Amino acid sequence: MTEETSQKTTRTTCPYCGVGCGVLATRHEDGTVTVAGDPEHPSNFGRLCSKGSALGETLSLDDRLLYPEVSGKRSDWESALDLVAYRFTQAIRENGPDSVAFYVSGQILTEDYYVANKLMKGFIGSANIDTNSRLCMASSVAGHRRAFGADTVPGTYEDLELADLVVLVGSNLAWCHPVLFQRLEAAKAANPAMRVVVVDPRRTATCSIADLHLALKPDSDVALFNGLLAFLAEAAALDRNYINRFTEGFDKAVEAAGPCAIGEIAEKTGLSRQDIALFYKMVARTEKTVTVYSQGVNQSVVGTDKVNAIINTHLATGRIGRPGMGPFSVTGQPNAMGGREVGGLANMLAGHMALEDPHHRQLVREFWKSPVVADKQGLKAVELFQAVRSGRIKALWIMATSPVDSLPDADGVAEALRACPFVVVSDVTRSADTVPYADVLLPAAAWGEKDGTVTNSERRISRQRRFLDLPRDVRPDWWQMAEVARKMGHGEAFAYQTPAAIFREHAALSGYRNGGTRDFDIGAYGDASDTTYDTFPPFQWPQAVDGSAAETRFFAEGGFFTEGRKGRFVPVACQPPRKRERAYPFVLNTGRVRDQWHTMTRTGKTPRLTSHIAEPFAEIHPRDAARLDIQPADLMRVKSPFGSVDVRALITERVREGEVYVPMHWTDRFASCARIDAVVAPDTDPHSGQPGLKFTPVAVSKLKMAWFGFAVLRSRPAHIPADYWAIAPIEGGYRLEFAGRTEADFKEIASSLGASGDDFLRIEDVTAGWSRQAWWEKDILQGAFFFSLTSVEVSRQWACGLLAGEPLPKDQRTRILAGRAPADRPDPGAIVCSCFQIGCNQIAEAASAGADSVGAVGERLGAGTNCGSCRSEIQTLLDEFAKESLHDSDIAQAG
Ligand SMILES: Nc1nc2c(c(=O)[nH]1)N[C@H]1C(S)=C(S)[C@@H](COP(=O)(O)OP(=O)(O)OC[C@H]3O[C@@H](n4cnc5c(=O)[nH]c(N)nc54)[C@H](O)[C@@H]3O)O[C@H]1N2
Ligand SMILES: Nc1nc2c(c(=O)[nH]1)N[C@H]1C(S)=C(S)[C@@H](COP(=O)(O)OP(=O)(O)OC[C@H]3O[C@@H](n4cnc5c(=O)[nH]c(N)nc54)[C@H](O)[C@@H]3O)O[C@H]1N2
Ligand code: SF4
Ligand SMILES: [Mo]
Repeated sequence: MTEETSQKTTRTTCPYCGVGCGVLATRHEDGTVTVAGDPEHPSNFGRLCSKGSALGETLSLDDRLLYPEVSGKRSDWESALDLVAYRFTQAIRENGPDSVAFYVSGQILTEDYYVANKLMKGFIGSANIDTNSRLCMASSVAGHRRAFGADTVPGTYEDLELADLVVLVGSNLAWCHPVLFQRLEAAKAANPAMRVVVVDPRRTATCSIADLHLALKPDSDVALFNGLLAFLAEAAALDRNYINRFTEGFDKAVEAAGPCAIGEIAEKTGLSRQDIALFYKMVARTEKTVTVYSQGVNQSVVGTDKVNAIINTHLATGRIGRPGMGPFSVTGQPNAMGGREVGGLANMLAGHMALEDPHHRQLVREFWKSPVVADKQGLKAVELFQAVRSGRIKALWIMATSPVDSLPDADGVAEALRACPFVVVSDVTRSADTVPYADVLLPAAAWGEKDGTVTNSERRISRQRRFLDLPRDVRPDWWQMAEVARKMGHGEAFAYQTPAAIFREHAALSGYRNGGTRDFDIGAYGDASDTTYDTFPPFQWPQAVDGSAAETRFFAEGGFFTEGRKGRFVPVACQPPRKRERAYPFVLNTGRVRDQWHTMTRTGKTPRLTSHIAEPFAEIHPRDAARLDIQPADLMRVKSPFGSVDVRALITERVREGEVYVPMHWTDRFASCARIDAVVAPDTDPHSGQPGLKFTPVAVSKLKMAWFGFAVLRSRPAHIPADYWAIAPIEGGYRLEFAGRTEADFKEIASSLGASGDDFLRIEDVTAGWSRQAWWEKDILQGAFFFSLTSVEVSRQWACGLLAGEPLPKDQRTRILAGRAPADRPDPGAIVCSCFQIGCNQIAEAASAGADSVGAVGERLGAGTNCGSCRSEIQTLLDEFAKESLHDSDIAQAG
């Protein structure tokens, strides 16, 4: 398994988001890896976003799991997997197949996923395999199946470019699907007639290209889209021909939507009548309309209804499956789609087949030659962990996901894992919060070390290829699962030697007795040779064995996968606003930031990516902040009946009053108390089982602190003596924000952060309550520590530069304690462009010197000219500067 990879540059696929960009990874003599966008990949044509561009910096082995462990002690594969097979077999024997479960992830490869699903559903005979895609895509899957009869994404990325109207619902495309956003941005620049509407309670970076932003009340999307359906019907903007020929249930859906009463819709959504009318008219008159939706739609207790309310409007106008038209659910994870294809959800079967369909079950069983096929749905993620907690699950295998951070009621999940008799965790890193709960810890091969396939949001299958040797005892996920299956007595069915063999079987199953009856068909690859597998370029499905399906869009001419092959309108009723206790008057919304990926186990390793946002925060509206006496840079607590977080206040009009937004990324590794899912309620959608991660009633309060500290440190302290802290890597060390609730001895604090030796400098005013210290070892700065009774006023960007670069001459050391940049080294301000480390002060300066467009800023500073992920923020800054200078000139004129 350790043979050298022969070529130096390898074509592979990005392991982050569902855009699925092609990456050229080059391995250099010195072992370093650099990456570039693959110009030939049809998803990105050479582009990469900030996360993709930084991939080479995240491959270090420093926190990797490098050998199996049993009960916290080093073990070997043979013993570890013997134990796994034994404990699973024992649990099944004593308590039946439903007493065991797998919880996997949209970040494993299709081959890994296929094996896990086959073992659980076909050989263990339970459907207790669920995945973090339950938190991500389940409502889209359920909505697709209700409307189309199968989980089909009808369109392609190109449709966003060909459209005249793109409606983005609950999608922060600029930050979460940055390369697709860039394609949209470019298309809009080339087609001035194109309009973009953003439907999101928050004003996100995506709004930089919006012609209209509808900041609706949370979870009021059904009201908005039901209203749209009613409007289309009343304005006779329907495609009657399409409705009659290809669909059923139109009248009932229109009836459920009710009349288009704009006043009522305005009340339900909190939007102005004008904006609603404008939006409806835009849709009515624009044939080429694409509606893109993501987690603001899916992650809701009415998520499936939101999906169908959107799809209804496309069926009613026949705008589906034709160039520039269609509903488009963009997937989050690199292999969310692959997971759906292998049937990795507890309510699905392999090859997009239906678990509840006896014919499909028979077909799969025949193909697998398996003793059983699970015939009832398994436990969905949230219920699964509730079953773990109540003792029904005796053995659980978690793979490539960190449920103690990412599932709602996350502290409850931790408790469940503590109570579970046997927990297996396969991960690549030791630093994931779920790792400590493992009885058996299995070191998995990471991106660059593993081989397989992923499917992106537009049904395009690409290869992830290996370009690094497997470190020590690390093994790919598929191998771990197959080995356990063999040890459980299913040797013949799991005799795979390579991922290629698994892919062939998966492809053959998709084509098995298909004949166009099922959407997912890549039968053409059923007998692909190892060479074909190694070299195939990205392709979109379907690819049937007879090569019939050349068209990659679905449903322009009907052909749905329901019994009568008609598309189904789903009548959806608007739910009344949820009742909320008075003690929890705010709505907590959660989501992502530009440069971090989920629980930060990879993106949190590189200073380039943490420089954009280094601390967990809550966006809160200025009027709410004022009411709660929260000042800029104060700390605040967000609390629900389930738990609480302590985060920095970010006071901004980007959020609506009464709502707060907290990112999902920070874990116990990076902050004292910022695991937001400990606060999120485990309420789920009745159809999809997806939790409503964007809506939890919470209480918000100011955290009164007795002191605040900021430090840059050469090494990470073992213990941080503070009630609040957040740490992030920087060039040459770490940056630390911290604070305490009670009076503290700052000398003691400094020494526990490592301040020691004789070579140090301190200035302080004890009565005024501030202190600044810096210390050196062999003339190399080891740390600088700034302490104050109020928030610490030190230029962070400047201070973070202290550990990198040339050491300051001795006679200039006191400069450090000044806490701000000297005139000859201006402070760049908060970093906007992570590729070139350009901050907002520099952009402001460029703007005042005449740079009035993103391109002009790029010409001067380089900002935005590499990955382009920051272009929307630069535009927003320019807009703000323009507003300010307009305001200034108003004042000047008035004066
Ligand atoms: N940088 C980055 N990119 C990522 C990821 C990452 O971790 N980091 N993760 C990937 C994954 S797995 C996923 S699933 C995607 C997610 O991609 P997105 O869905 O685009 O991202 P989110 O930030 O989760 O949520 C999107 C928006 O939904 C809005 N929203 C909240 N409530 C409502 C509502 O009731 N109605 C509407 N219309 N909108 C609402 C939020 O304000 C938020 O701006 O991103 C992928 N890309
Ligand atoms: N409040 C709130 N919660 C959310 C969301 C939200 O918007 N709000 N979003 C939800 C969504 S959409 C998602 S997708 C989830 C994501 O949540 P998670 O899946 O929990 O997040 P990750 O950090 O991606 O976890 C992946 C884990 O797999 C490890 N890993 C990486 N590569 C491999 C590999 O090849 N093999 C193995 N075995 N392990 C590997 C990583 O080190 C990491 O520990 O979070 C969900 N939770
Ligand atoms: S948009 Fe960024 S994170 Fe997503 S696949 Fe492309 S490079 Fe990776
Ligand atoms: Mo996701």
